[in-house]
Amino acid sequence: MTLRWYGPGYDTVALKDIKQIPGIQGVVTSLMGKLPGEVWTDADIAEIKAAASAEGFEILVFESINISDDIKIGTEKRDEHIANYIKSLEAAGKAGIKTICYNFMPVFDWTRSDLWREREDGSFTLAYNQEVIDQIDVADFRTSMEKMADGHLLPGWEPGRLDRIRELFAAYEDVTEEILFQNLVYFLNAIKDVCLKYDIKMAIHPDDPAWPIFGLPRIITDKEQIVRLLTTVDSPHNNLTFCSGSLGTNPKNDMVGIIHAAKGRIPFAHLRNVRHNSEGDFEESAHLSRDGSIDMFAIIKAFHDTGFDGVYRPDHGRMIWGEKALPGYGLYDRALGAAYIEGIWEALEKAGK
Ligand code: DNO
Repeated sequence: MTLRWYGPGYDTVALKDIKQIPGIQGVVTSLMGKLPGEVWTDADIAEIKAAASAEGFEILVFESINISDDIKIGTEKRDEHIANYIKSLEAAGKAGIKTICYNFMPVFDWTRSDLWREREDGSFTLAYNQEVIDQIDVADFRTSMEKMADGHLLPGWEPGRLDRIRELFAAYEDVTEEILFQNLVYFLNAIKDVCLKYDIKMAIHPDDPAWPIFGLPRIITDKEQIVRLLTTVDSPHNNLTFCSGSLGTNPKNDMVGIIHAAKGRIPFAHLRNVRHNSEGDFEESAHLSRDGSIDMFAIIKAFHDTGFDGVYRPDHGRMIWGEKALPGYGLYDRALGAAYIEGIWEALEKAGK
């Protein structure tokens, strides 16, 4: 069990507070100041490792080493960016960090229409409404996300990338789902040697929400696409980050089926719940099964049944008890989520004996 921690200067939650959540064994982190395509050096990694270990934590996953749009589009800069990515992997591997979460979503990472939807109980949460998204001019989208982020740097929403939004949309014009998929395969094949050398597991994060938005292609949204990727690059370095909250945005997704289909290829899991309100509208609920639309017990049981021995984290939480933090990443509700997940796991372990 881990918690995501953004590192000094980026997180509102202190490691000493994370330490008081029962059962947390390590942290998941990133170098938030790096743009996709930039090299992570040995010194950068040593610095963040030292910051974590000063509070007694080991870094178990890098989430994320982001992939540049040049790699996703396949521009003439692609090979240079891949060479940089290989250097970052080399540095991570030498530092003993062997699970790397990344995504292959064009332009935007995870997307929400509201970062502060008020729920019936007075808590605030991240929400998505397709009609609202459909009315947004993409060029203004970054500004509205930044306003809602209230001074915090949101993961996946680095300014450097989004400064070029119109240019990026134009660059994706001819990128079909198939081209994007082939560019992902190209990337995975190109980094294979360094991953095998250091026993690095690349773990792709599903698209969130799990359908195309703003007319951009999205290719990691359901079981079929996940299985296609895992079998096309059938190598121990090509794996999945299972994210119940992302795959669960589509009520049709068979999440237990995905866990079984990807058995042995899931080194990392994000466990959280969402509530479907109506077609195209969902909000992030508390982790508890009955607060949302996802059967969290069934998911955790599927992990237990398939012998999962990777890293997991409670993922996003609501903003409760008046907390002011990076949207989705406050302390309190994630702590409740962690305790709930650990409770289910303990029950499964003991019932199985
Ligand atoms: C949002 C996160 C994503 C995730 C990336 C993985 O809170 O779930 O930003 O970290 O998509 O690359």
